[in-house]
Amino acid sequence: MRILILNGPNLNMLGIREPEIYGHETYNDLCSMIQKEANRLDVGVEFYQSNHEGALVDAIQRAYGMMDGIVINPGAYTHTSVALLDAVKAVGIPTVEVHISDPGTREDFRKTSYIRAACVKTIKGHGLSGYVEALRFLCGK
Ligand code: CA2
Repeated sequence: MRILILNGPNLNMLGIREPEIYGHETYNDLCSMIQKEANRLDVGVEFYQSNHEGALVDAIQRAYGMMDGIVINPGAYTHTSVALLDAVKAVGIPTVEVHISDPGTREDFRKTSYIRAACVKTIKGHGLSGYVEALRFLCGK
């Protein structure tokens, strides 16, 4: 089993700014935490982060026929991107939407998620552990 871990814009800044919202751990810490759980579950994981919407669409398309699941935190594209919604629908790969914070309790513009409609599950407000939960869910554990 292979799972793609996709992160959108600014998530490479984890641990550097806004620790009160996103915590003190870095993007590399996040990848290490997920890798450790993937080893425990005996599942392959591939990591990709981009600040560019089209690059994220390309990554989702590349997953077609290659990956068994996607964990995605689309960052701010959550609230704007029909292109990411369409890409997840197009590849038909079980996808879990993850948010470190709970966007539903923040500004009104964060309350809409376009990608949610294409996802099998949404995990929000559980910090970085949300990614591990998503991985376990996709592995049926
Ligand atoms: O809570 C989440 O995971 C979000 O997807 C994070 C996005 C935000 O636009 C969504 O509404 C909710 C922002 C990611 C930016 O991450 C940063 C990390 C450190 C410092 C600054 C930004």
